[in-house]
Amino acid sequence: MPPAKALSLDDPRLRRALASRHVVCLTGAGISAESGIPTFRGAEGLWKRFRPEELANFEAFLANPELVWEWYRFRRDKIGAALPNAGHRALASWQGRSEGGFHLITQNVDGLHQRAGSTDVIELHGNIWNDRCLECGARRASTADDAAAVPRCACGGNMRPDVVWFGEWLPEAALAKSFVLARECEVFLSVGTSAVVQPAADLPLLAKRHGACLIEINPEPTPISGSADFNFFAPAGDVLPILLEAAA
Ligand code: BV8
Ligand code: ZN
Repeated sequence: MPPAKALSLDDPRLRRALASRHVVCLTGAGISAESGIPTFRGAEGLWKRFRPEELANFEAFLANPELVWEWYRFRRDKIGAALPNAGHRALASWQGRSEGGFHLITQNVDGLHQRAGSTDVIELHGNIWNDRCLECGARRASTADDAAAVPRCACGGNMRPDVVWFGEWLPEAALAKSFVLARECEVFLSVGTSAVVQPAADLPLLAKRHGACLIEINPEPTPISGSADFNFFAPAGDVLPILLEAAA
């Protein structure tokens, strides 16, 4: 574990940052780790057991839609059995009392932020609970009782999980809003992300370049750790409730 920068909640710069009414938070898979959902690149990560090239891209889906759906159903089962953790709840509380001064952007597709009470969550990579038709583009909430190996649309087309795969564009409005928020915020929290997947990984540094105080929460260092004003090398579920209290 790298030496944490001398951290004290009494630091006046940190206290000023926590009092800000222009806070943006970007989360990644790490914030759901304490809910029992595997991350992608960690020691027990999904990419250690499954090859993303075979599962999280459009060509893989066309080649073997049954296998890709089997993987997403496996993940839906794990996510369905999981509960939001203290980190999710702290972010929902922070938003709840910020009178519009707190925005949440997530790379996660698990929907746990919404289940914790966060609203207007900007989902950059889609949502695992929704399906989208390859033929007509119709979107629908997944139907758990849809036992077909590859769910079908009313138009007869095959459905795919409504998530963003590698090599696919992110939802335009969500990404555009995220860049505006990153440029305009006073404080940017990067929580539980390895900060390697683009374009989401650009957001923390964009905020920093526009004068924001960058706070990173991650037990491990990432490519943006050196740029952060404050690093909390600890689990999000431990740190976020403490920051929330200090921000009160
Ligand atoms: C795009 C699917 C434009 C949804 C995912 C070559 C060709 C094509 C594209 C590229 C290319 N080279 C680069 C790119 C861009 C590519 C990219 O960035 N690749 C990287 C890997 C180099 N990006 C894309 O393709 C994006 N689209 O660029 O479109 C385009 C279009 C056409 C052609 C070219 C470009 C699409 C990116 C989205 C891909 N979809 N998943 C799903 O099934 O889930 S990726 C996957 O990574 C997830 O979506 C996830 O959200 C995302 C980021 O990962 P993290 O969330 O950060 O998770 P990770 O496991 O990595 O890290 C977890 C962290 O948590 C760790 O640091 C760990 O220490 C920490 N942690 C653990 N426990 C805790 C904790 N932290 C706090 N508390 C804890 N308790
Ligand atoms: Zn259709």
